[in-house]
Amino acid sequence: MTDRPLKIGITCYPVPGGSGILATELGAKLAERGHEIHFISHALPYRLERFGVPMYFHEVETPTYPLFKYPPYTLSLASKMIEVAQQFHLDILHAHYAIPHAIAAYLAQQSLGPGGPKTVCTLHGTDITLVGSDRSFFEITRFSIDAVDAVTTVSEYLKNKTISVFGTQRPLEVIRNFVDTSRFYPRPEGECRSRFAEPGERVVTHLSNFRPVKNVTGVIQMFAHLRRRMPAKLLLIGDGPQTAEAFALAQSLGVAGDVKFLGNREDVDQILCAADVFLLPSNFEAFGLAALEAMACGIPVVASRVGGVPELIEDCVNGFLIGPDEYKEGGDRLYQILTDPATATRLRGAGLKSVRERFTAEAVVPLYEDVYRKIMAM
Ligand code: GMT
Repeated sequence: MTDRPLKIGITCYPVPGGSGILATELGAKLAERGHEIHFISHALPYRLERFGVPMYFHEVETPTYPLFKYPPYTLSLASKMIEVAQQFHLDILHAHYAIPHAIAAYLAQQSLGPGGPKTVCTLHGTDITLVGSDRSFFEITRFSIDAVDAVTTVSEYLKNKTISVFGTQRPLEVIRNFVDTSRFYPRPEGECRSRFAEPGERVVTHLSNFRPVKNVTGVIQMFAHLRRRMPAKLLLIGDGPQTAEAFALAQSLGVAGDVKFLGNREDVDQILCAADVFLLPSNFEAFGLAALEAMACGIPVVASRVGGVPELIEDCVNGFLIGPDEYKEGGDRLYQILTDPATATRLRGAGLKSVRERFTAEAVVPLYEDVYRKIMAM
């Protein structure tokens, strides 16, 4: 097996979202470990610019032409992958999120023939549960999962789901999300809280892309239950299709004055540290990277008992699990954390311990390197 540094092309969605963030962090950590990293995407990946380590970015441009009702991004992407692989002698093309990245990587590989790069696809969640299992994408997603050289999933839950949805018999390797603990770590209390809340007021935080699967209306409902019992502020980090609905609901429940819509932010680590509790009541979550980031900051988490979340959070041990529509229970758990310091301290300590033991870059990035080396030796 080769142990020389590898040349790796990474493709991901460059917009705010767990798969793109994980792919970008992975690229940076691989670059720190001496590998040559090339991002291939239609825009500079979210959060990429802040990394000190040198990485390449190759922009995919998809021309519009009156004949094309839909600009063929997948083909432009595959073409760019071929160009970059030829020019830089890439060893690996790593596609994050199956659609359309995995099939583009496979096309590039086939076009390059023997001696071309090996292909890896990391499945992140909605590529399987929502998009991949939509009939219009089903067959090509099933094909690409079987066609690439290696597939990883971000949780055991997602691995089993992939097998049950697509009936694949190929090996799927579970590599869970990791967090950069040099960026997400507990800060002294109060360092950033005064930016958002009055002295003595408690802070609940939520971070997501505000898609329906994130259940932002559930966040508002749970916060409203809490707010009836004590003064508090809710910080919402992110933006997306449910923002307007969440705002309207906050108004109708009479809590809009205590809900701050902060939009998409780069300083997520700073804002998380202003929180007393983090809330993620998603309808589905393949893993729950946002909850992991909060735990790494020492913030107790209340999250939903769905998908791969229980692989990160053990109920009452390092966080609380609730049902996505258990608004009162969610509000009660928030209240418990905010009013019972012993519980908050216990959850915080256990959360930090889980992060240290299982979810650091040092623990997880070598697992991706093992996958690369294994397929390079094939
Ligand atoms: O959560 C989102 O909608 C974003 C999504 C993505 O693909 O960008 O995140 C998914 O990937 C993350 C990183 O692996 C996981 O931690 C999230 O749980 C997963 N989201 C869902 O499954 C809904």
